[in-house]
Amino acid sequence: MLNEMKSALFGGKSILKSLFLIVVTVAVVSGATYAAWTAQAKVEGNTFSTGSAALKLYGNLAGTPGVNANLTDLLPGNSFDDVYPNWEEYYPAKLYNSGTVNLKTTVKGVYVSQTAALQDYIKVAVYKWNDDGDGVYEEGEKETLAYQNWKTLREWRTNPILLGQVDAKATLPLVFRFKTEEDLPNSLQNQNTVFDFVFDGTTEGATTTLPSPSPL
Ligand SMILES: [Ca+2]
Repeated sequence: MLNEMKSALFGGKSILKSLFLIVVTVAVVSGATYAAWTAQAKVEGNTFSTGSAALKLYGNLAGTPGVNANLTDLLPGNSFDDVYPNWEEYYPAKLYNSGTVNLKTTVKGVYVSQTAALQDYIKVAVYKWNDDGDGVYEEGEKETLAYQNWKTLREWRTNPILLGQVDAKATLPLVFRFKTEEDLPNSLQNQNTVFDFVFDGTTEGATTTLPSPSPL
């Protein structure tokens, strides 16, 4: 135990990763005009993996915090319908630090495949989610200010969003907000893009509760 604590305190950074997948599909509606065409986006698979079993996602957003049965590496897929210029949607998630050390966490997007150009038009912002405990995202439950201003998926690839510290055995509820604007071009109809969203956790920069001094 002591060695573990020393390692945690002095052993340098520990990087932990977790993933879920975002698949954005843009599809044409017959007869639609530029401003009215619709499309579809999906969160598919929500694959979540950890390097040291320390960062997890809640399988049931209304579940009891910290119960292992509710912590999962794989979430059921989600589907966003009717994506179009000026589209907006939310995706709630709860991150949990199941390890024994506090972690400073970030989240970034990793482009996987399909239409690279879409990543310049789909924007993401991440907010802390003040869930009232029912596991359902409702109006008024997100913080007013995002962790960072809107980023395109491309920007998000190289500039991770800092989420701050998640203490050991603590939950960080998040709301991902996605949107497009009026400039979503016709040329991107019927396209899709696949992204991994990667959470990184590191002890580097995280504050640690030091043990009380004791006589040798
Ligand atoms: Ca709620």
